[in-house]
Amino acid sequence: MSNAPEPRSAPRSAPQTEPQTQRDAKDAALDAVRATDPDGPLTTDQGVRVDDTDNSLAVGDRGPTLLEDFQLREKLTHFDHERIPERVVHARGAGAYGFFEPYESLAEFTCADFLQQAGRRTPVFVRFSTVQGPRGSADTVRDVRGFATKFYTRHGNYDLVGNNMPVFFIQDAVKFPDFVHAVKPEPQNEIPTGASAHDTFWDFCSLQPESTHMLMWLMSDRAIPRSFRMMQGFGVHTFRLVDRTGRGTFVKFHWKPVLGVCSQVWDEAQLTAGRDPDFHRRDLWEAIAAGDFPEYELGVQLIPEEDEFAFPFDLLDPTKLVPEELVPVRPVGRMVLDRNPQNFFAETEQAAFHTANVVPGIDFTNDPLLQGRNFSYLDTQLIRLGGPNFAQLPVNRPLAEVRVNHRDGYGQQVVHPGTSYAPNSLGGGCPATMGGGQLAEGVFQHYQQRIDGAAIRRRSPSFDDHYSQAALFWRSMADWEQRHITAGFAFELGKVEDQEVRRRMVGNLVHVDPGLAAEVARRIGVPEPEAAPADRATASAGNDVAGPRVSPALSLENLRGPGIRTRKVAVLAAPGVDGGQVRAVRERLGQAGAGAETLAAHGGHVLAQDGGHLPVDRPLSTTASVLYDALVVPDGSDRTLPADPDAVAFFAEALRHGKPVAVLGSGVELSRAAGFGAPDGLAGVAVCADGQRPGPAFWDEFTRLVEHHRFPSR
Ligand code: HDD
Repeated sequence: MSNAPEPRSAPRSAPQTEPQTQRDAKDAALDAVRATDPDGPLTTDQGVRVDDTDNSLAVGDRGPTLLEDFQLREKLTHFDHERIPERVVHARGAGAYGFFEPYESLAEFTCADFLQQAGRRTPVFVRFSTVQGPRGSADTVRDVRGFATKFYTRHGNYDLVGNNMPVFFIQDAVKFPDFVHAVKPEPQNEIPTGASAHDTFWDFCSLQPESTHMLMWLMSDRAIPRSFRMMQGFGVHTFRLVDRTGRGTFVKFHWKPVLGVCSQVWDEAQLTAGRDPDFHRRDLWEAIAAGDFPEYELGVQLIPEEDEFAFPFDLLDPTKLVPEELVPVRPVGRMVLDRNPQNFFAETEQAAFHTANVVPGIDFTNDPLLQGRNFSYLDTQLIRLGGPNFAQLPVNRPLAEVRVNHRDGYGQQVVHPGTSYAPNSLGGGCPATMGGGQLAEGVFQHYQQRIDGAAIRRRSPSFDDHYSQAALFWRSMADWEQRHITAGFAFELGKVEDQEVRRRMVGNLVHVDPGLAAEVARRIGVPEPEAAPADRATASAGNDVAGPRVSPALSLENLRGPGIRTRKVAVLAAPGVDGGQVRAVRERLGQAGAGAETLAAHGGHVLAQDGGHLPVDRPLSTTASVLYDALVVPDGSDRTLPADPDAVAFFAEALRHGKPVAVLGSGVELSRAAGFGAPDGLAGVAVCADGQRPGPAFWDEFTRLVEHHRFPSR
């Protein structure tokens, strides 16, 4: 007997929580494949209505199941084949749809259709990811984050497949399998998951000094972002914009989050991984569902072709960035993510990005990493998505019309009439190529590059300098960022068993900064390395052009966003709490766009000082301070809060992680119970003394603290 509930009128597959946003062309196009009428009767794949899906067809009450049960066989067979290979890297991710719109026309530099007109929207799909861990790994591990954007332009799909760091570990794609084998879990026991703190990774990097610059980023707080909504994105390579006349301009792409760049601190990130392994995925989903649409500004660094050799590094070297002090980032448009997918597998998992998905007006350079990527992405989709027709999957389908002579293959969805070869006369010569040279509208023309040289296997000498920009990054960091980087290296190398690998890696760090190397050596217990030859801070690439000594644009200190929109603030409550205060702080934070939650020892309500019943959002035991950005301890809860171990741990952790805290009146007792005494004078803590009323000035100060995000100096 089935206990199945009665069918409901509203099917669960429909998005329940999403605010209605303007429908764009991609959204409308997906209607054609959205399951229609999901609340109708259950059928087989063949559309035959099913009378019972709970019992197999069997002989009598206790007899064997019959092979004849085609419904059982279909159900099990489909289930058995539900899994596809996860991505070999970037397996864990989350995606969202949205739009991109330029602020101005970039026609001066590119004929890319989606960059021609201010305000004209192009639908996008974005997938954020970690790199090392499998699909089921935690979000908040120390790792690079992928930031891949698919623009469904009128002239075909353009994919910008970037990361949240502007450089990469290796210079040549031929090293990618080596690098990935090294960073992935150790082969014998598949340990560790979602972490680079193990021997093979550091063995490889210590022998491959070109990774040093990227390692500086990886050991910094950039590798533990607060959310996908608060991290930058970079195209990494130097690409090429091409205008209508065929003239090229080098370009570096940047995404800048409107909310500013915020990270967690290391201990917080580790604890979050346990408390909520889906922390980033959930954050993205909930923000979009609540209408707090993540927004990023697209910026470009434009470099005329004649300036190709004007830098103290090679523009083709993906382990180098172009300091913003040398070439400013020009904001050219914005991207807003305003729609959650409806089915994770169909959309996010089946999304297939490819660096070679370019449109007229955007082209490659000879960056050897990019050249290899242009092979690898298509290749990987063939195995992952089971054949050559993955571009027909709904999320990958362009909005531009597709007319190809490709035929057949697994999962072919298109019924092609007529011929499939060119030239043909029987099909009227169709589909025809456009020809017509540079001026033909919307036709891809390869950038006409003059190339002459012998085929050689040799890294260009202009790629030789592996330390200058690593040192630039180090010098550009605030004190607290340097401390975190040092701790990052000490933690990761401290996990390495092989002493020789530890020693060799510290030897590389000497070239970045002798002080950094000495401190890491001390902490992991290897001999302090000898000082390196003089710092070659700015010389390289065979020319004498000097780079900046520091680049303020690299420090998180300078990347905070304005305001406190979408920050999450915990308000601790217990019987006797000043209910008016709790309501007032929630209202104030709400007005500033932040979210506040009242937490107490149990769910339901707490009895406030004024006799009112204050609603509780969550019991303390089900949550943790690491899931919030700031904390308020109101007046009046002093009788029970300091005796509640969950509340004490919550407070202590928030303080330890440098979070903004407001302590009001007798709330100070919780601070005492947590061992912080009266917290006056601690950076990032606003205290309203007992007997005083928190006025607007107090709340303004607290808002400023929340805006500052973290106080790592505490
Ligand atoms: Fe890659 C996935 C970003 C170098 C080969 N890569 C992948 C994704 C991102 C990046 C964001 C996930 C896309 C998604 O969400 O589906 N990869 C980068 C960046 C690189 C880079 C910014 C350096 C600048 N990658 C790189 C190299 C190679 C690859 C050098 C191979 C030669 N990457 C792949 C891949 C993946 C991939 C194996 C795995 C899944 C996929 O492509 O679709 O082909």
